[in-house]
Amino acid sequence: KEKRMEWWTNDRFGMFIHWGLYAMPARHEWVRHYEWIQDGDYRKYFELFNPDLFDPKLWAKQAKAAGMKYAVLTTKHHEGFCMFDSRFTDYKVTNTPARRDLVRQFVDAYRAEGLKVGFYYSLIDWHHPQFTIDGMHPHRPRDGSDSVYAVLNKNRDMATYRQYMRDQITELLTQYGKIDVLWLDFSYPGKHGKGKDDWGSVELLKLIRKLQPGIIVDNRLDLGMYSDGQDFETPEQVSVEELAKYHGKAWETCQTFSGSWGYHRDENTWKSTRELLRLLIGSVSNGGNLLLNVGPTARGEFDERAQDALANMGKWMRSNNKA
Ligand code: FUL
Repeated sequence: KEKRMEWWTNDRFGMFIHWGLYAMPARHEWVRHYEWIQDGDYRKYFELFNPDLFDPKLWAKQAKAAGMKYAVLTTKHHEGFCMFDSRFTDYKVTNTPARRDLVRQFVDAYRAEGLKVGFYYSLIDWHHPQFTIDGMHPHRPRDGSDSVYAVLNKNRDMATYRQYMRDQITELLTQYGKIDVLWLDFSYPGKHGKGKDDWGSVELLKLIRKLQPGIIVDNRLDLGMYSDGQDFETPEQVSVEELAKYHGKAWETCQTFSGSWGYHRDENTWKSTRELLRLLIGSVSNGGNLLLNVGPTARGEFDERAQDALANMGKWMRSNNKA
């Protein structure tokens, strides 16, 4: 483990990218959940997704200029939409007006800039027909009793969904060369919460290790930390002060510029460069990593405020000889 963690422990600073159909409504990547948006109503974003301004080389250059050394892209977020050309679903980017595999473009461009590449993959999937409806699902009943959920889930089978995940992880870890990080993700829902048995976490991790022995895996599989081969903890949106308590462990804090992870057009809570630098310094000085998130727009650009912040961080890094 020490060996595979070497570069990650050294590099410290990475870019998180949350990009998917939710960039179109542009009001949080959980928009389907918050607004109870049903499949039919969400369909229009799939039909219109066309990031005509996407320039992966520019993104990679901006990441590098900020002093970042690796990047992690959402290949599929909770909405279930796949940013890669998967054989196992039609709900993928190559079937939208974008018509190309954006994961591949990301991988190629970031590697060309000398950055390491990672994949975020959501264990939650609000689109897959076999994924059971739980308390977070956009199709959850307004005030469902257990029997209502039972009826809703009568024909849904998580075993089929588990196989789907194994198939997609296999695609992601065999068709894009060496992947440096795998960032799996789920949250604990209130009602009918899912855990490691629902995800098939033990099996999944075995498969991952077999396909890419050198890959670094986060701790969001619901398998107790470390003992089961997960590599690092993922304190999310915690304050600088809280970072001290992770000292001595392998950890990476993920943070947003403005609150939500997906592009949120009207959010006005952007952190200042000073705050961002404090997070970076607080992470590194406590022995951790910072994964700073950008939520690109649906047309494929970084918001200007993100571009400015990245450039400013880069300036600071250079003036302190850290990059
Ligand atoms: C959370 C997710 O629910 C958020 O949407 C985001 O991806 C964050 C990094 O992890 O658990």
